Amino acid sequence: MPADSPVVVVANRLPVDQVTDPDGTTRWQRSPGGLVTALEPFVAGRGGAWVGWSGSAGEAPEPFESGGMHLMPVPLSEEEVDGYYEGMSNASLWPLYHDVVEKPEYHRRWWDIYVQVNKRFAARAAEVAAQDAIVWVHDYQLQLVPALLRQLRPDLTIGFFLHIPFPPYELFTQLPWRQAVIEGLLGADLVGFQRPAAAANFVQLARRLHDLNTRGNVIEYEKRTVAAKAFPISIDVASFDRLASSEEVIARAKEIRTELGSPDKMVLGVDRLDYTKGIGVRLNAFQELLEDGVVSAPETVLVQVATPSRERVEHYVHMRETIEQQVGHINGVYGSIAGPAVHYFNQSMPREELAALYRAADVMLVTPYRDGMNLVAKEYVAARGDLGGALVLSEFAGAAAELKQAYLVNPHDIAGVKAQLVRALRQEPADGAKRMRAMRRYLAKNDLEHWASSFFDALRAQAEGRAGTSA
Ligand code: GDG
Repeated sequence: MPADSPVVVVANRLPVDQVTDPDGTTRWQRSPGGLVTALEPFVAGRGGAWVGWSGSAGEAPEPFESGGMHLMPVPLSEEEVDGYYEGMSNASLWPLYHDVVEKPEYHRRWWDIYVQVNKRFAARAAEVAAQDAIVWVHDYQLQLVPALLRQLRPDLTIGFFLHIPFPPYELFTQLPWRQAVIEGLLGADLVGFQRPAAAANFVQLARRLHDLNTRGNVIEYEKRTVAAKAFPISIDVASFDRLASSEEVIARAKEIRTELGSPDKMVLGVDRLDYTKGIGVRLNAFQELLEDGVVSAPETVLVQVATPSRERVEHYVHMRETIEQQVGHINGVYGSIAGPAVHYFNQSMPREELAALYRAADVMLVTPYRDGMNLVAKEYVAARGDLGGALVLSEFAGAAAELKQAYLVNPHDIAGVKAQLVRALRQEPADGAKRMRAMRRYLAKNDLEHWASSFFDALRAQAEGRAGTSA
């Protein structure tokens, strides 16, 4: 593949998944995630490239074209999947960056592999990028790429976006390789975060760990400036709204209520099965409300979709067992022949089915202990073109800074969660509609396209500033 891409995205995963058809042939299919939709317009059709892992260990496929983009697969061996992805990324950085909800493990072997894999991603990006190209690196798996890439290609403009929270000095400094990670990120011209507080944490770390001069959100580093700023991510609001307002989805939403035994109230949770998402919090709150007799089943039911995730990481195996035991307990005590109190699904649902569940639910419970943004909360609001439903949302999700009309909760305060859940269940329809309308109005302006273009605009402005100072 020639070095001629003017825009390059570097992310842990390629924007495609390999699927096998019934006749045994394999092909690439676009990944369902929103990130692909958001970035495609900036990459596709302009000779843009995407560097990422295919998702399976072993040799990487040859570079190929898909959706108007050059795709550049990065190979990972079994040992690298274990050390870089499951280890350093998901058992060290993920818990550390989410307020140590679970205890992070630090292993020098994982770190060495993380460095080695980051070098490989940087080398691939350096190969495909045209002179003076813009490169956008994504997320916690690739924090060393900006500096490694700048060493190889000082002509490039490099942006980095962190999808998850960024911890304060007091937590971050646990990391045995804290200076190397900050140095890695400082290779970028612009470092984007979900919230302003995360950007401020990064600036403070650069100042205190590296003794750098900072002015507001700008860090002076090696005769350059690095800007740190919040760019809250969003969803493709219009397309989700359309999907959820389609006849099929509305009909399916009705059918879901019937299949659930026509409860008076349906409460919903949708999450990757992850310990940061606070699934146990809402089970506790719901269980106590049943115990207190404030709600009863099957008149009020909780539907929890817990999509399988990171099933080879130990914390996740343990958490799944705990949650499934609790669901079993609640249903054992409060279920009846008429049906269970909690309908639990450890499976991935099609997007249409999710939209129908959102549309069917009276209350959406989103209670993470810590979350970079939380797109489920935004999807729920986008799905409620009927202005029905109520959103209960953790203050510790990035989305809480934007969806201010939600019923906000502190997930550590069970009494508070219960009280807000009851308020949401009993809300006056007119009050609910008012809240939903305000959140929808906000989201309509702040959609995924807005997020991607704001980031690219800021990155180009940084690049122009750089050209200006060197001229
Ligand atoms: C990270 C950050 C940040 C879930 N189950 C199914 C399914 N999903 C979809 C949801 C939503 C997405 O997965 C989950 O996004 P979240 O934002 O809630 O959470 P993370 O996966 O942890 O994402 C997060 C995000 O990056 C973006 O920057 O917001 O804070 O942690 O879109 O709908 N989709 C389908 N079936 C399922 O069963 N089709």
